[in-house]
Amino acid sequence: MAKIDLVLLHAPSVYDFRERSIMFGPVSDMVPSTPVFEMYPLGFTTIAEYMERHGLRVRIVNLAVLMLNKRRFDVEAAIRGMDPVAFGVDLHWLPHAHGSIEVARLIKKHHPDTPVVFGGLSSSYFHEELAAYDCVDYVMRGDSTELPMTRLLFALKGRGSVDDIPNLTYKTADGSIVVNELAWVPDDMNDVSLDYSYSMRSVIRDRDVMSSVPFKDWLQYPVCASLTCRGCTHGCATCGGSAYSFRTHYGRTKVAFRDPELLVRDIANVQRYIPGPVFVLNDFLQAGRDYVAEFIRGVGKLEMRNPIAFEFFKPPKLDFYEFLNEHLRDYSVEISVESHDDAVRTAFGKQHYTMAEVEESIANALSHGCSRFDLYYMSGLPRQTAASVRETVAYAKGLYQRLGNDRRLLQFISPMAPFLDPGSMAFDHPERYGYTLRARTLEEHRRLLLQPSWKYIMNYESASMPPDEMAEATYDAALGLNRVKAEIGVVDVCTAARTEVRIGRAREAMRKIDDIMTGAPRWREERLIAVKAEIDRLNESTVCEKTELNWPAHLSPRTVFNVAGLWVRENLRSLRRPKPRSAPPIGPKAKRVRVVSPEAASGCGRAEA
Ligand code: B12
Ligand code: SF4
Repeated sequence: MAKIDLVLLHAPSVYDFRERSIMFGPVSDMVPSTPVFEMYPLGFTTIAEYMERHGLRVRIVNLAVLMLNKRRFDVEAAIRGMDPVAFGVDLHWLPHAHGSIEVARLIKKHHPDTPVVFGGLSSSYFHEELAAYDCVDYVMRGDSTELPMTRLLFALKGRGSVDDIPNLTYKTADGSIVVNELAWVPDDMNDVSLDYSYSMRSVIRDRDVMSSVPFKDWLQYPVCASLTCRGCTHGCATCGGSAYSFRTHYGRTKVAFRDPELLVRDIANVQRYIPGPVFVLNDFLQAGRDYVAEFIRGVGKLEMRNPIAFEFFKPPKLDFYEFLNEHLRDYSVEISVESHDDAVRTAFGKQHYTMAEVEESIANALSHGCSRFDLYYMSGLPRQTAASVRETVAYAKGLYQRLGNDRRLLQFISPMAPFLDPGSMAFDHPERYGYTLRARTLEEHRRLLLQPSWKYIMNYESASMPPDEMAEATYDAALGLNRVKAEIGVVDVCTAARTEVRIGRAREAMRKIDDIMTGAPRWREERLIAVKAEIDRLNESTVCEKTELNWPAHLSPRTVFNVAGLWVRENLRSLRRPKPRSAPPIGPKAKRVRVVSPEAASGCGRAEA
């Protein structure tokens, strides 16, 4: 079998989470992952598909899922057994600051001569500091790394040089760090493909399902994403993916959309092989009327059996829902309003719509074929007080009443945790938003992740709501919202009772940890380990049950038939000699921007081993 060119590894948030006693809290309650954030970036799939299209072999290994699924899964042995041309590790979300670096260290321990490449938004933000770590050779910056990564792999295989590869930061033999221009920021997303048929083919080829599943319970709930664009037109203060962040840190001045017909093709591929819901991310309404019309008409023609859900960044109007209703049998909507209080929402940067408009939008959706409307609130926002967080409950109850207690509306609240996004306006200028940062550098964040509870892990403190108050107010609001949902019948009584017990236990555990933290440092570790089993149980989910987030999924005979067909075709193909197209892609030649000494690049000194 041909040698693998690139192994893409996804680490857990904290590498040794199986040994440590950390109360991660409700940090991941609103996403399908557990608190170790085992989901890998969608970009793993687009990078792998693009490289394979250019004749390279790529393998995705989700170490975090493997570690969650098997308590004794030996990461070191697994890494030792790999032998690619290069390893890629994602540090896209900053909560992976600990795990990703520890995994890179293991790679270097067992493969000192194999290059280690980092990528993702957080890697791009901290690229110089990251490249100063002994275990990191290259950092590929930006939101579109498929082409430069392919050129890098060809260069590592002796075809080309790294000197002019765009978006690359790398270490030279003398330890200096070279920063190349961020010259590859394509205007559209048409040359890449979030193709689930590629994922299915690679599973069949590698005879390995578990290594590449996107998150722990994916096989039970195979939700698939469809990505409309890279970038965003909005300016939310704490978001590291805002228009400001993309422009200031990732070189993107204009949102890159995927053509609607390609997006429809991506969705058709999901529907062919995977029975789960399709979640269309990144608000396609940003692309304008013509795009919307073409996309929805195209999806309509697919006669979707899988449920489809849309994320919107502002509440759509009546004519849009009428259009959806005309073309789709069924759809769901999700909007993060962050706060019910328009003054807080304005401080956050969501002044482009009001809650009155949201209410009107929900009513219109529910009367025009929407089968479910999810509304998300958050605590920890600029200028938000604990009282305002608690008021969410009364507001949510009132909203149900105004909508005739319609059970298709689901409301959730969670904290902005663990981190304020690096590269957001609030991270770059905390004082303007009433925040103080507890950590600035990558290394400081890596260390914060080892604190015993989410309240201590957070990288910010808000003047209007200190962390202790924020934790209490968040639990109160979650408890209240859970009761409101139970009263109305949005969640059943047993589920609501379980959530109530869990929130109570989580608060108790937080108090226990606070108590332990007042003790002498040498006793802390021991006492924390004594409560580990209890903390691990509470970490699964706090403020709601994961299943509350789920849209329905069902397996149809047609999906089984399509997968069986693909299995046969892929196996026949592997018997034939591979005939790869192996020309490196052409892109801009980048200039060297600067050379930095490792001392100047590292945040607060190099990480201790
Ligand atoms: C869609 C999305 C999600 C989806 C994720 C889907 C997925 N699997 O990728 C969901 C809803 C699940 C999600 C979850 C979370 N998200 Co989110 N998400 C977004 C959003 C809206 C769009 C992301 C996007 O467009 N990606 C496209 C591009 C940029 O990324 P990509 O294609 O995956 O990867 C490319 C590059 O990043 C790079 N790359 C990535 N990894 C690697 C690795 C290597 C080796 C290389 C070379 C390159 C590389 O190359 C790829 C291909 O070109 C952004 C906001 C925004 N406007 O960007 C927030 C954002 C990325 N999310 C964010 C956060 C904080 C989270 C959560 C931690 C929130 C939480 N507490 O639960 C979780 C983490 C979940 C987990 N890992 O388990 C922050 C990240 C800030 C930061 N720097 O840490 C952002 C910026 C804004 C926000 N607050 O929501 N998210
Ligand atoms: S929170 Fe959403 S809408 Fe706001 S800037 Fe970030 S990605 Fe855009």
